[in-house]
Amino acid sequence: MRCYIGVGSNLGDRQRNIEQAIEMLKANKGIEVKKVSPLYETDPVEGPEQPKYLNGAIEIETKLEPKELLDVIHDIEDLLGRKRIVRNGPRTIDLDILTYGDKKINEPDLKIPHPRMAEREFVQRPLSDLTNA
Ligand code: PH2
Ligand code: MG
Ligand code: MG
Repeated sequence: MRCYIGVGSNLGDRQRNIEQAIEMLKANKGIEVKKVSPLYETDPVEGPEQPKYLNGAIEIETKLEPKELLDVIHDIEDLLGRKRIVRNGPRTIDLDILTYGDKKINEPDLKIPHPRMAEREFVQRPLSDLTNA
C-alpha cells in the first residue's frame, strides 16, 4: 500500500533525528521508502511554549497492515528517545501515519486519515511537495 507519513522533531539534533527515523523505516523489510520531502522549520502549533519544529513528509510503499505500521513507528519513536509527557509537547521525533491508500480507520489508537492533517500547514506543505511532484 502507498502511505504518507508526517515527521517532526523539535528537540536535540532535529535533522539527525529525522534522518535516523528514515533510516529505521528503510531498514524494515516490510517498508520501502519512495520519497522524502524537503524539511521545513515551522512554528509550534498548539501545546505548551516549545522550540520550533523541523517538519517533513515521507512516501512509502508497505506490505504492513496499518496496525503493524503503527507498531513499527512507535518502536522507532521509542528508540529515538521519545518521551510521552504532555499532549502536543516537545519531542525528539514524531511519526504520524497521514494516509494509508484510501483506507479510513477510526479506532481509539489509530485514526486514518490523520484527523488534523488538513488544517496543519506544517503537514500540507511537505505533503504537497510529494504528491504534486
Ligand atoms: N506536532 C504537534 C503539535 N504541534 N507544531 C509544528 N509546527 N509541527 C509539528 O510537527 C507539531 C506541532 C503534535 O504532533
Ligand atoms: Mg503529530
Ligand atoms: Mg504522533
